[in-house]
Order: sequence, then C-alpha cells, then structure tokens
Amino acid sequence: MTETVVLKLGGSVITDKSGACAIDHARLERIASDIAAREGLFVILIHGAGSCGHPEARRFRLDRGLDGENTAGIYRTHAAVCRLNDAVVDALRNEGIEALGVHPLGMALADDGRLVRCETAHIRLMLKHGVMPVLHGDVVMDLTRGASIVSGDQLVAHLAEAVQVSRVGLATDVPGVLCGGTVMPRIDRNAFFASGIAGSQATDVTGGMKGKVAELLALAEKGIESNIFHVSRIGAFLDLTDHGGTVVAGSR
Ligand code: IP8
Repeated sequence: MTETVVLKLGGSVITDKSGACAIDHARLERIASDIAAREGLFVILIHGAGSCGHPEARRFRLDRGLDGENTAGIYRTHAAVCRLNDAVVDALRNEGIEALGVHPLGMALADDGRLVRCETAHIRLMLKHGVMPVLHGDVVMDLTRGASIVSGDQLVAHLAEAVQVSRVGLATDVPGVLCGGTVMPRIDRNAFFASGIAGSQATDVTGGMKGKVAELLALAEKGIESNIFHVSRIGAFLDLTDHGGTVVAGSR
C-alpha cells in the first residue's frame, strides 16, 4: 500500500537565518535528491520561512495582527516566503518530481492566531494525480486579528489529521529535541513539562522548538505520532530506519 507522509523542512535548514532571504540552494538540492531517490511514497511537503518571512513578519508586527498601519506587511511577508517556496519547488522539479507550490494565504483562515479552516480536497487530488504539494508557513487572514502568522508546524498538525497520513517527519538543524545537550528519543506531554522546554524563550515569531513540540503533542494526543530529526536523516525517516531523533508521542 502506498503511504502518505507529511515532511516538514524547518526554515533554518533551508535558509541562513542571519541573512535577508538567504536561501541555501545547495541544501535544497541535497534534500530534493534524497526525496527523489525514494519511490512509492505520497509526500506532502511543508516548509518554514526562515530568513524569508520571519524578518518581515517581525518588522510589520504581524504576530500581533493588523493595527491599521501594518497592512502592507501581508504582501511583504507573503512575497518573501513565496520566493523561498519557488526555490523549493524548483529544486524538486529539477530532480524530476512533479512539485507544485500551494500557498496557505489563499486557502486557509485563522482565528486569533489559530488555523480554523484549511482546504484539503485539492491536496488529496494532487496526490492522487502524482503531484507533490509544497506548502509553507504563511500570513493568513484572521477573523479576530485581521491577519496572523500560521507556522508550518500548525499546517503539519492540521494536514496530518485532515488527510490522515501514515507518518509525520520534521527535519531540523538539530538532531532532535534536546534536553541538557542530549537527544530525547521520545517525548510526551509529561516529559515536555518536566524537561523545561515548555518554559524556554521563543526564538522566532512562531515559537521555535517549543512551538513545534507543542503543536506536535496536540497531534499526538489525537493518535498521530511525529518524528523530529536532523535534516541529514531525511532518507532514514523516509526509509523507516532509525533517524536518531525524537518521537513525539501521546501520553500513555
Ligand atoms: O517558519 C512562519 O512559519 P514557520 C511563516 O514554520 C512566516 O514558523 C511567514 C513567518
């Protein structure tokens, strides 16, 4: 049976966060060839924004919504992350994958920063017809705030549930969820609070590792586990071998 997998690429693994929309094309080429080498998988690819979107979202204070003076931030932020999305799609297409960019701004709606609607019928159809949808964290219209930032991790959780995928993987620039410098092989809600990660400071407008694990724990409580691993281990994750990272699991 063909598996459907959600694979998220963290923004910091495909951009240089210290630059202004500095895309790591060499890394993208390696990831695309890793994915192209695996056949018989339906992959929904989602990527973060890194330096193509977070600086704009912060400059226009979009994490706090629209205030009458920052409306232009919707266009600026969306345009920045779309530049990255084009680069991801190009890298995949260069490897012969029929990839297509799908932009949440046009298909999703938030309320107070949380995704409340996101069309998925067309994503199922794309998969059915051999197209790999490539989505990304984005600015979306928001019923309460006017506009807000929806992270790639929120999209991962939403799509994994809505499309009922068999596996969820998040490729990051660290080998997994770290506690005292060591990878935690498994984390659930209890271990999350015990580890101190829950109280750490956010590193970007959508919450860094803390935000990621919080999204995935909510997904795990609905019965869908996910995996966080280093970007160099994408092949291992897709092959169902040991990725050396962290499994985010429901509480027992
Ligand atoms: O990098 C953020 O998505 P993330 C999206 O997955 C924007 O947190 C536009 C800042």
